[in-house]
Amino acid sequence: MSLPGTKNWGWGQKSLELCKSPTAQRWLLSHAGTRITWRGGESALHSPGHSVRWWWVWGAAAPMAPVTQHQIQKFHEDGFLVLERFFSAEECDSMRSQMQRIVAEMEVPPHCRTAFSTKEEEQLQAQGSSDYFLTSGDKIRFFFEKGVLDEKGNFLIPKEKSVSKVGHALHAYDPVFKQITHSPKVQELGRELGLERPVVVQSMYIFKQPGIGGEVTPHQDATFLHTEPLGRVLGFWIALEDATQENGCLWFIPGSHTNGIARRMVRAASGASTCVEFVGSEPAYDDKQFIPLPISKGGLILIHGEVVHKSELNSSESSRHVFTFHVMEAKGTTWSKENWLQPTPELPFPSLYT
Ligand SMILES: O=C(O)CCC(=O)C(=O)O
Repeated sequence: MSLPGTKNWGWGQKSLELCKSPTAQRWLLSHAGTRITWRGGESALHSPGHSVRWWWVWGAAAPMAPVTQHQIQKFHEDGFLVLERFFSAEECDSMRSQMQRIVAEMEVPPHCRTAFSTKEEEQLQAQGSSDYFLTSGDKIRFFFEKGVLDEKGNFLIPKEKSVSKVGHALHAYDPVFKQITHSPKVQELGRELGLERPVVVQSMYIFKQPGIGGEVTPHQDATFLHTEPLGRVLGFWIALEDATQENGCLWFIPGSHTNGIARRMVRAASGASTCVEFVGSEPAYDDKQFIPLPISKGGLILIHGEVVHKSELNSSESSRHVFTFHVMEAKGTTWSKENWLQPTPELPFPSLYT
């Protein structure tokens, strides 16, 4: 069915032909994420055989504001924000299928197979000494769970069950993850949050494998992604399946983003035994300070660069896949040259806005 001015019919297009029945509107709001603004005339059509009267309207569909002012205020108070159903089940499934293809084709030389860890000492040993990690900022590379490789780097379990994370440039080099990172609703959210020149600095796919998905110890993202001034880094964390307390959802200390950072991970001077080192130390947080944030598939958690957060070992039988990326407000901000992650001539940090 086509009405005047509706040639461009389709989701995400400028012009939409919309059914005004309450059922259709509910469907549109939940599936297309659009708020309908009525413009132009209305045309009543009666389709024989249908018990309802369909009203068709042509005009523009304005994107629904992805976040309210109240939610933005909550984000500033807590240092995190949960936006349920930000992505559709189809979008999550397309990311999962794409990752399945990437892992099926994965080739990692045995000497580059390093276990990913967030424990400081292991981090220094495994990541700090590994060029494979240090040069992964502009590549799609694979990191493994602890205990899944023998001493020669052979897999002890099927390789697709052994991957801990894939990083750090899916947003730049993979079409599916690139499209999600720069999707209109993410850009709109950036604008609502007041970001003027956001650039994407890194992205990761985290598997949190059933039974072995390791804990992520309490940390602030600015420890690893330092800027001058602070407060310019924001994480987007997208649940590709339900994240629960059993399979390792995120935990936060509300309001912990306002006191600066406890430690920094910096590139070590040349000649040092590891390639990175820590300056300062993470305090011993009281577990009682953390609150869990379970979230359903498709939900998005915004993470302030200085908020303290963690996730626990996944001892359940379900995986907990997420896609996450970090942006920096580049306006008036200096990216620390001491950060492990650096923009390269091949991949300068791309603008979030396209
Ligand atoms: O997904 C996780 O378990 C941890 C992720 C995280 O801490 C981060 O992206 O900063």
